[in-house]
Amino acid sequence: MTSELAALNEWVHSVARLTRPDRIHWCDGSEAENQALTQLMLETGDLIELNRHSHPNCYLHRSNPSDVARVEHLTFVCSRERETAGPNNCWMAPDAAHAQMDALFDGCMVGRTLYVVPYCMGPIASPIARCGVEITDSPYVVANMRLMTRMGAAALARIEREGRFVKGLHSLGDLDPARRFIMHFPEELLIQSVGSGYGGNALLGKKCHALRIGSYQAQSEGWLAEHMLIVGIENPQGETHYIAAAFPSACGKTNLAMLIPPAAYREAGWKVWTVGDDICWMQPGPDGQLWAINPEAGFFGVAPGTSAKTNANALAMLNRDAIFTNVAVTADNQPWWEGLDQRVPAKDWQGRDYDPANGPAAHPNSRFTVSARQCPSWTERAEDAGGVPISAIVFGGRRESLIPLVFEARDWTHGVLVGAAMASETTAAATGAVGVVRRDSMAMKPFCGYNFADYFSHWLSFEKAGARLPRIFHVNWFRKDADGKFLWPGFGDNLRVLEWICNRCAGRADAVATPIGNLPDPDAINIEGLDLDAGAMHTLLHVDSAAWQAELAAIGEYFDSFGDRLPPALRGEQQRIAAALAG
Ligand code: OXD
Ligand code: MN
Repeated sequence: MTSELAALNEWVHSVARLTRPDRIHWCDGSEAENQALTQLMLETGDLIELNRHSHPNCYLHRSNPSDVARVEHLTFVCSRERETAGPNNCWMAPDAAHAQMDALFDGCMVGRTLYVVPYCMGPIASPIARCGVEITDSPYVVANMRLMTRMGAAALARIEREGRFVKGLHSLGDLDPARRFIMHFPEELLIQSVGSGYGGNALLGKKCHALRIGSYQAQSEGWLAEHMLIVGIENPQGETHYIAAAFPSACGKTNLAMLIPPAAYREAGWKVWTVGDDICWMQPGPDGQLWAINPEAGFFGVAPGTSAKTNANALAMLNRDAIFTNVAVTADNQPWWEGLDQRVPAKDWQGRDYDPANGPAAHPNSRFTVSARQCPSWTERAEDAGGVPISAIVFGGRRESLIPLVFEARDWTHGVLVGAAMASETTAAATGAVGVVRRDSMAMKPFCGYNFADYFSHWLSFEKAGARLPRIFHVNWFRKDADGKFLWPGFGDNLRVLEWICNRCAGRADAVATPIGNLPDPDAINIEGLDLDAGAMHTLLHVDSAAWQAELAAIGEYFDSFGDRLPPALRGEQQRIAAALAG
């Protein structure tokens, strides 16, 4: 055995000494292994088979009703110094966190199997990709990791070659929310999670590794780990621009990544290519451009609202080989959720006979897990070891007022301010109140593994000689009129806005300079064929100076919370815009 594998072995055995499982199983990621695990979960009730004619090889998992979302107040960054974690994270001293977690892990796997899950985040041959090993006592987690990452023998071989991997220890524990903690030890490249089987808390490759630990590693290694989808927009001339876009959880990243062009665009030859729907790792290439990979291999998407109208590509990939979590089922055992269609479900997400008095049939954060390759718009470019070149970075939030449909940052520093100042109404993807506006810089508030002030400095540091950085934009699909009705149709029609963005990147579109950034000329967005209310475009592209002054003041207060660590360039930018609005 090589010394790299010996070190992994030693870690697995030390975990086993603490957690005392009945068995240890090293996952190879094979089909036979998956079938055996599925069989086991059908026997224990962890999985329920769905209609095998309409949805072959699809299963339903019903979680504990108290375990349905990420728990940000129980998620900690345990760096040696509190300041390294910053005001954007819950912090615990590493010694205290280790003591607390060791006590919770003590004997927690008695009677269970300990699964060792080697995985690679990103294409196996990619220099941008990184490996990890998750130890878990949940077969449901293993089945999800198999869809969401490159899991098994190939990842283990890369770990053996490289000798470096992120360690993740996960146990369902007793699922009591009082004993639920998601701990990150960035300096040890270690994650420990107990008491939850929910995706973002338990599939440790995703938020914990690819974002929290990943962002920490990216800072010291000169790359970016971001909460962004990656989509390719191909115009009728065959020119493709790849866009990386950050939106907070449950704000439509999956829909945007799989966008189906409006009919007139399709007929003209526009194509949309899906590389990723949630996470983007990017690094400067020798040509100075940012090159990006999707570290994931699957989608863990929000089910409610997914329909033939909003995301036909997602529906098409969900009729085989998928895991559904906390959705409802119809009388003939097909998965169902609010917004899917007009059918009435038979059982709700908790397995009760459906009764509207009990609330929605599917949990608002119910999910599907499926291999990315099943998506009709998936592109082989997602497997490119070198990644795809990014033309534009797009930030967006759910804001019913103020923020225009689209604007472009003047330059990189302004773009970093636009990302840092992002705010959005909260959603069901995390526990807590829904619909409250909160600052969510770069959509990374729940995911940045270190001090946001240092993270902003890291972003700023990409502007250097030889860099050919993407242009930065902000979009808002969620503007409402006085009656609470959405002003912009969204979904496939968002391509009309992406077209302007691509044209800006190619130097083909004009813009109007305003204090908040460059906006499209009123007729630069193609609205042909849209049934918009009179004046909608005016409202969508209007800059309300007085309201923006208040916004800039609020951004200034937010920046104050980072004290002296905030990069002065960002403060300067905020003051410059505030002065321009006042002047
Ligand atoms: C997710 C999330 O699951 O952001 O992607 O919560
Ligand atoms: Mn996400």
